[in-house]
Amino acid sequence: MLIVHNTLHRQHAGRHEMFRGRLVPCHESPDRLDHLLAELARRPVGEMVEPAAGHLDEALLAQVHSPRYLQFLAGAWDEWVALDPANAELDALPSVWPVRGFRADVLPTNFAARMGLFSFDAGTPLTAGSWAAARQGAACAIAAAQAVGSGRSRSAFALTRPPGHHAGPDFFGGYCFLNNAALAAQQLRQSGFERVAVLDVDYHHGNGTQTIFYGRGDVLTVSIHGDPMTEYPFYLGHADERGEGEGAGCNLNLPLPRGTGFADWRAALARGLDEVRRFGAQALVVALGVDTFEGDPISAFKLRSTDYLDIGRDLAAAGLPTVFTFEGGYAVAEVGINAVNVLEGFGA
Ligand code: OKP
Ligand code: ZN
Repeated sequence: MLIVHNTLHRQHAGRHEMFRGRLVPCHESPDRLDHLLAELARRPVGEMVEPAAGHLDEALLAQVHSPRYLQFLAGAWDEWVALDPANAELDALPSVWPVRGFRADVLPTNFAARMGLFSFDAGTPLTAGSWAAARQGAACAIAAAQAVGSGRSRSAFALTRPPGHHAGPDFFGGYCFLNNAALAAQQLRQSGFERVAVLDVDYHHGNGTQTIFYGRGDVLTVSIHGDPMTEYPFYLGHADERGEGEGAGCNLNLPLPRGTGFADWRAALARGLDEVRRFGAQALVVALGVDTFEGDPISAFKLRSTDYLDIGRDLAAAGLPTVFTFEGGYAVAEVGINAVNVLEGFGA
């Protein structure tokens, strides 16, 4: 297992997210990765590398995200501070969104209006270093996929934050800005794998990844998650979303009720892996969130730490070149144990 580490992740450190009428401390914090690194120091599962900082395959990025979205993110912090120098001490959060019937084709000049156009929640603060951290995370995901695609390594783990699976072609949200799993899948396609599957095991539906590939027949997206009738991101992730056009039949959602334990969760994983096999995937991306853990503060499945070893074994049994991207998991003290259990169970 090659581990590709985002050493710039700390530059993204949000202060607050909107929750029930209050700004509360962000769940998605830099110490999540500190715990993962500490556990990897105790239980090394592979060589750790870091991609060169400041270098990113812009062409690949533009195959997953729209030019106007990328352009907005690149300049957003400076625009925010230009509104008022005092903003440098605050996070930028959206507060207005274009819903049904509003124009998405016209790009407003107003900054708040563009924040809303390019996002879907008020839980994803943009900070001074968000762009640098997210870009380096994208570089990690792409480098991990390159290593697997070139045969240098049979499996690789993009050890990064912020997470990515909620970020769509032209929107951020759910703590995500750039979709690392989608970038890894796109890189695997570029490396010559004709059919690639993304299997999302984070507690929350991978709406960004689904949306990016919804019309494509070359990338299967599968997500196992809390039922969107009650769980974030609410507006996508139902079982009847099966893809469209050339992508018809190439999306599978496996929503599960709050309180689901490992036996039922594992049965859903088996179903998802069946679909990956049926699709004929030649490579696999696993969007690895460990917020399915029983102790997770914002999620409601009941997985235990030892279950993650079995998840790793089940994933390895698929027998595919595999790239992992790190997604959610907010029981910070256990994040490292749970994620490294998956990697250890997976093996090389
Ligand atoms: C990101 B990832 C709690 C409400 C939920 C958004 C959750 C984003 C999860 N304040 N906020 O999929 O782990
Ligand atoms: Zn999640």
